[in-house]
Amino acid sequence: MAPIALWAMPGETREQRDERMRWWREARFGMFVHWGLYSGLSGTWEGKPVGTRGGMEWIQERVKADTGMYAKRAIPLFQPKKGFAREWARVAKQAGCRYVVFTSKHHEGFALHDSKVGDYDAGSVLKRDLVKEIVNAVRAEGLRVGYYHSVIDWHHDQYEYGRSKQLPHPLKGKPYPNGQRDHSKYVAYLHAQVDELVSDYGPVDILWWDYSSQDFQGEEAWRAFELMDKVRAKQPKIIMNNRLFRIPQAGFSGMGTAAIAPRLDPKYGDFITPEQHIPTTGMPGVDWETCMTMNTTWGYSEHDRAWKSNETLIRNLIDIASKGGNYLLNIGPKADGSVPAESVQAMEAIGAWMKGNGESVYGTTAGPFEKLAWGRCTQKRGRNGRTRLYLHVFDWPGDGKLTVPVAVDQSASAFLLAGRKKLAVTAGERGTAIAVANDAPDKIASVVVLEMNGSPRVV
Ligand code: H79
Repeated sequence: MAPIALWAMPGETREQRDERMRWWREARFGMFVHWGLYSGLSGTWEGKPVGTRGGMEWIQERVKADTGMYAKRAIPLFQPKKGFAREWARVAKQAGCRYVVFTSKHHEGFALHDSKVGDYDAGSVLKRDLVKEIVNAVRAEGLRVGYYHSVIDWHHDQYEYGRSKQLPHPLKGKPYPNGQRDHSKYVAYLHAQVDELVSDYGPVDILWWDYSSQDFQGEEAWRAFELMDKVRAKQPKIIMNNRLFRIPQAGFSGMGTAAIAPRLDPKYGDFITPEQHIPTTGMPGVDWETCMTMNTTWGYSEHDRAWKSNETLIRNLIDIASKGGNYLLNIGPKADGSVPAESVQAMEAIGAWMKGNGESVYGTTAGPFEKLAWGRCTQKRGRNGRTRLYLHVFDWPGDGKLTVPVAVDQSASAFLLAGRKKLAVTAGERGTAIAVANDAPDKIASVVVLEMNGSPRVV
């Protein structure tokens, strides 16, 4: 047993941590949702596009609007329709996502629940508890649910944005409009809202904090350890990311979204968070999740047409799974809560692929190969005790022979996952050849299963 002091939660052993992380490690695929007041502005300010690329959930910062002006423009546009959350949950479910993480509050500061400690929230403004609607809808589909919660806040009048040179704020560099601020009052508000979120909506599976800087993080910025302790007191099984911190021990090597360090002391969180980026290799011993947009913005923008192809999205999911990570794929619903048609279509395509091939993703671990000429590989132990390599073929061989750089014995067998068609295996010391048809069964990724006794020996 690992020394208890190594593990974050009082008394949590390595085994208990593995048990707590199990569903998340098996899930491999989740849906991210960015939705708030910015969704109604949809990348447009005073009739003009703010840009065609980049995160339009940042529009308040991009146009340097104070919170009063921003709220005045954005609130009238934010009109969630009845039952919108059921649409989200259906989209996630049919795509094969196992969990949904949505913005309980983004940097703009508008909270989607009905808060008793503030008046900039859906309860106060719309007389609706949107968190309740979303959590209930997601749970009804049998999916896990989590909050993205921004610790940065561009609304609260005690948030001392002057204390960080690195964290964004629309009024950065300008004096506080209300005179002196007391950041501890903002932190008390942050803690109180989080407490509402983890107390009033049943089980919460994930807390996805966003974000900290090298010059303002952790204890100083958010009373982070106390905040995590409070969350765990109400939700002992919850899984939290690392973004209340920005230090190397918490998985950060710098300020960029790709500046990740392949290490994580569990006292800083449960997983690390490459953003818009897939690490080039896996990170043994570290749980990680790549979050990504389908176009280039998280919050809805009517101007962003840069949609990734279905091929890219599906291959990203496979690439990430082959390196032992999770894929948190974003949708940015419109102000009425409807999901953009492009995103619905993409999620359906992923779902169609997962329907036949999900076994090669769920519950798998990183493949044994550093690099494969034709695609990617995941693995798991089959029910019969044999090792299964899931060979994801992106570039299908033209000569009827798939060559796998692994040595197997005569007991090895292979089949095409979709349809279970058996394939002939020729074992050799310098690699294994699997006889396949001339045409790729799936243009995006065909999965060939190679089954063997014992562990694969890479050659
Ligand atoms: O919630 C999403 C982003 O809003 C948030 N994290 C994800 C999950 C995020 N915070 N900081 N960053 C992302 C990195 C900063 C990116 C920036 Fe930009 C690029 C800031 C300015 C240029 C993208 C484009 C965001 C605003 C404009």
